[in-house]
Amino acid sequence: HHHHHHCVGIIGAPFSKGQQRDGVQRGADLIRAAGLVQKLIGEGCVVKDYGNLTFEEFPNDEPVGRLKTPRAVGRANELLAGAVQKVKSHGNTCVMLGGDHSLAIGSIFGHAASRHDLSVLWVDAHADINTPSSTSTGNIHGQPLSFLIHELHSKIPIIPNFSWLKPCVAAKDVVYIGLRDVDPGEHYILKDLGIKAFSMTEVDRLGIAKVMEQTCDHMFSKVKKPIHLSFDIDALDPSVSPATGTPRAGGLTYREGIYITEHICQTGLLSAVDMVEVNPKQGKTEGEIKSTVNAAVDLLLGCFGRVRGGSHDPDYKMPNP
Ligand code: Z70
Ligand code: MN
Ligand code: MN
Ligand code: MN
Repeated sequence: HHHHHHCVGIIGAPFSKGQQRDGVQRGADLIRAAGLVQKLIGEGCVVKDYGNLTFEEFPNDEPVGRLKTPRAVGRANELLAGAVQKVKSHGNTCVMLGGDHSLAIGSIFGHAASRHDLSVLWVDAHADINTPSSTSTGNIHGQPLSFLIHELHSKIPIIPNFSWLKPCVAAKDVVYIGLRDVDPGEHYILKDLGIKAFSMTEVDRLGIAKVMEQTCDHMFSKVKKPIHLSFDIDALDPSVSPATGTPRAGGLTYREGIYITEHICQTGLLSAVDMVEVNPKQGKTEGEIKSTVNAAVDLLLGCFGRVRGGSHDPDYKMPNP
C-alpha cells in the first residue's frame, strides 16, 4: 500500500467574493510559492498544475435577499466545477487551492459529477451550512453545504447564476471535524438531519485518533466511497494559522491537523481536497503569514503520503561504508 504514487492535479481559485475580507484570493499563489509542487514531487507524486482560474467580474452584483455578491459566486463556482470535473476525468486527485470556502460549492459539485457516491469530510471551525434565509451575514462562504445537500434542496431559492447547481451529497455522507463556532440555525440543521459532527469538544473527549477511527467507520459503514476533504485553515488553532478571515480560539493543533490528513491518506480513498481561507492580509506579521501557509502545505503533504515517521522507496539501497 505504501509506495504507490499519487497523481495530483492542482487548480488555483483566486476568489474572495464569498466573504468580505480582501486578500484570501492570494492564498493559492502563496501556497504554490511555498513549494507545494516540488514538495509533492519529493513525496513521489506525479503533479500537474492546471494554473489559476480567471473569474468574471460582476460590477452590479446587488444582494439577492440576504446573499452578498451572488452572481460572482454563482459564476465562479460554475467555472470551478467544470475545472474539477476535468481534473478528475484525467485520473488525478484534485487539489483546489482557494480562495474562500464558497468555492466548495463548485469543487464538490464538479467532483460529484465524475464520482457520485462521495463522502465529504469538512474540517472547519464553522459549519458553513447556513441557508440563504438562515444566514445572518449574507456571506456565501458560511453556506456552501446548504447548496450541496439533498435534504436542504427546498430551502434554496432561485438565485442568479446558480441554475446549473443541483444538490449532490446526502446528509449521511457528511462528517465535520473541528467545529467551535456554529450558528443556531446551523445547529438546528445538524441535529435535524443527524449530520455526524466531531466538534472540538469531541476532539478533546476522544482524542484525534478515535475521532478519525469513528469518522472512517461512519464514512465507510456500507461501501468504500471516494473522499472529498474540504479543509478550512481556520480549523487549526490561530496560534498555528492566524492569517485567516475569522480566526477562532481553541482549534486543532498542528499535530491534530496533520494526523487527520495522514489518516485520510492511508484510506487510499482521497479523491479531492480543498485548502481554503488562507488570507495573507489577515496576518499581522510576515511570520504569521508564513506559519499559516506552511501549515496549509504540510496538511497537503500529509494528504499525499508524507508520514512523520519517515519512509523510503522499496528499492532503497543502504550505502556501504
Ligand atoms: C458564519 C456565517 C464563516 C468562515 C466564517 C461564519 C462562517 N457562520 N466561515 N469564516 N471560514 O457567516 O454564516
Ligand atoms: Mn499512499
Ligand atoms: Mn471556517
Ligand atoms: Mn469554512
